[in-house]
Amino acid sequence: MIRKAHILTLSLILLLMACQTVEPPKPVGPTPSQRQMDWHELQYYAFIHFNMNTFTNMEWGTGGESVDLFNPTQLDTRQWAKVAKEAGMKGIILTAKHHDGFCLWPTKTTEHSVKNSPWKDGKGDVVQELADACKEYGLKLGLYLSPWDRNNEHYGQPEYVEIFHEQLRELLTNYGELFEVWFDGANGGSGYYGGANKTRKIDNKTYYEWEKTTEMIRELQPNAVIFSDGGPDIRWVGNEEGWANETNWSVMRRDEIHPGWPRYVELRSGHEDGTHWLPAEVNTSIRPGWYYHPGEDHQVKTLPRLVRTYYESIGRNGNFLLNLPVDDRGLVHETDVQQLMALKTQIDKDFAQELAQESIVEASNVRCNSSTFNAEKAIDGNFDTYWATDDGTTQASITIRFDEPTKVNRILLQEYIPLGQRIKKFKVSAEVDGTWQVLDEQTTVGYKRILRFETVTASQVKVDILDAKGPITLSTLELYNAPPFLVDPKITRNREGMVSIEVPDDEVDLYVTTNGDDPTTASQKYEGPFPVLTPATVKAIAVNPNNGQQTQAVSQYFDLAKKDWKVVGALENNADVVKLMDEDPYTFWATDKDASDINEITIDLGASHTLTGFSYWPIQERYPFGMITKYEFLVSPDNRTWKSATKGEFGNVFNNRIEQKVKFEPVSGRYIKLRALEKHNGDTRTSFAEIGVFTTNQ
Ligand code: FUL
Repeated sequence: MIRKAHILTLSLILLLMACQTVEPPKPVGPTPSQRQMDWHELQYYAFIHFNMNTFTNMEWGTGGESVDLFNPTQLDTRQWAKVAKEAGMKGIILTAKHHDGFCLWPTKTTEHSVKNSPWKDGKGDVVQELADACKEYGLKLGLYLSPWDRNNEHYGQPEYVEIFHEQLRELLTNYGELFEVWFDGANGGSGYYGGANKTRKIDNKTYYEWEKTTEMIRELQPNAVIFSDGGPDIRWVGNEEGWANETNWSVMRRDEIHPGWPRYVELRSGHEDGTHWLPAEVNTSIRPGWYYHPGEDHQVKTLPRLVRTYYESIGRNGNFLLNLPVDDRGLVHETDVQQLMALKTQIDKDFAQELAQESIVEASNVRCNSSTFNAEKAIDGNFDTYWATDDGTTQASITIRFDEPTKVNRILLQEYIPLGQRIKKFKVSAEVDGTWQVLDEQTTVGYKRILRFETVTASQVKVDILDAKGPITLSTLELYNAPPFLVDPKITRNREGMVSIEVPDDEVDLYVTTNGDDPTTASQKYEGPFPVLTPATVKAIAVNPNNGQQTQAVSQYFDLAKKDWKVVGALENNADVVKLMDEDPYTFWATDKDASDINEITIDLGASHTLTGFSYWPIQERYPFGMITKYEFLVSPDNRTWKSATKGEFGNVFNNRIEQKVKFEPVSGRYIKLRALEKHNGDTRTSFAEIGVFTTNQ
């Protein structure tokens, strides 16, 4: 008891002493550098994948492509900049060189560049044109320089590292100020390599001399942040789908990380006990691929998907780097522009009117009872002022009291991160009709956290910080009432061939067509699942019956139904194998560890068809394995004589696990065989999430 009393008195004395002068809390853990702080403020900017792959319709070029192929007909970097600016983005990062080694600027280091291409008779410089356009539109410029170079003959030798550094030096010196330098983690493997056509392995921890690379960037572009799996300034978020974990620390044990780090899953949430400030950048593409493919013109991400990505990146303490695959004309495609603007409009609507600023705010604890750190500082619209609690107070609440009950469905919080990221656990509640209800309970906040919840009419909203690494420092608390949002309907088919259309909100009406026309409210109303057994495109819209608002038309092509399909051969009696043809890419079938000899699947389609292509969904598991990277597809009339219909590579299938669609010259047959020639990482197992065929030109 005496001891306890002593400690209490001592703490009180310390507190009183501490509060004689009102000081900001001491930093907790690693804190951001000025260049990292400037980067946090950018929030949203564009990635542009454009170079040789744009003209070869590939995701990963081999490096053996002819410079003659690079010839955009209407290249206009001012259009890129205008689009980015109007979309509310703050900068553009361009793939100056991708893995195939083709350089978008007339480098002195290789002949494999724009200077030998037909574009502008070899006098053009895409990097320069973009630098000029960014200047004109008030945007920042960043550059992606792939360390891996599948073209360079010296790749794998020390000579190439010098070339790589020299390329970097050219980019750092000739194009004005850069805000970010982007290094990809994909490294080493097969390539053209000056005609050697070999596989070359490097040690990506040491080969590129990262320390020297960083030093050069610091010297020539002191304000630029360096991106890679492990920074040193900003980190990859550990997926290319566009999300950070809900728990997302901006600190990591950085010394454990290197480009190509196998524990990349940890990049999604950071390390609570991180040793360095290393915030996450969420990179994803507006289309399935990073590069432009005409075949994906209809797969530009829907508005709900883009809105979700916004909330799961910026709303989860990350910056949002959205890729625009510039097309082979040299322009951002019209559909992409339209979706970008739709996203901007929707986000502007969601955050149109801030509701907390005009209200009364109170906190359960205010640092030294000082007006410098009172609760008002969280609602004054100024990031640099913040509500703070006393030393030793890591649990406290802040309450917003409205004059009259107010509809709310969004909360936005920001910690004052120049003093470190602190909050570990918090809870948001609302008082509705005199009763408090919990809206959400979450973990980290960081630079920015946004929560969405069902609309409540609240007289008060309270944030309880339940645990923090030190005294709380909250810069921003904002509340919004986003308007109702119609979500695109989801169209799926089951193995029996029954098509279902779903939306999360039962109150909306659904209209559907199967003849390719866009549905209207005069089309067939969807009442329940219906059969689609032969090739057809199903389209649907969702309509809010209260105000007539409707979604864009969602379209889904279905080829042959799979109800009569049967796996034959060694796996005939395997009960699970049906998962590779159940129309659900989220279920899969894979060979056992000890059945590594099985690397192909044979299916009896039940009848003979003229086939024009096939599809393969790679496994969608969080920790994928057994993904086919090189394939052969065969067709047979009788399961005895086989004809090879096509053979090839699924480029970047590991990072971008979308449905792989391959077309070939028509072949007739009743049996099909998908054979894995190579698997990612040389896995012994082979996995199949879904196999499909095409019998039309869709
Ligand atoms: C990946 C690369 O391999 C892709 O091609 C793309 O550039 C993406 C942004 O990073 O890892």
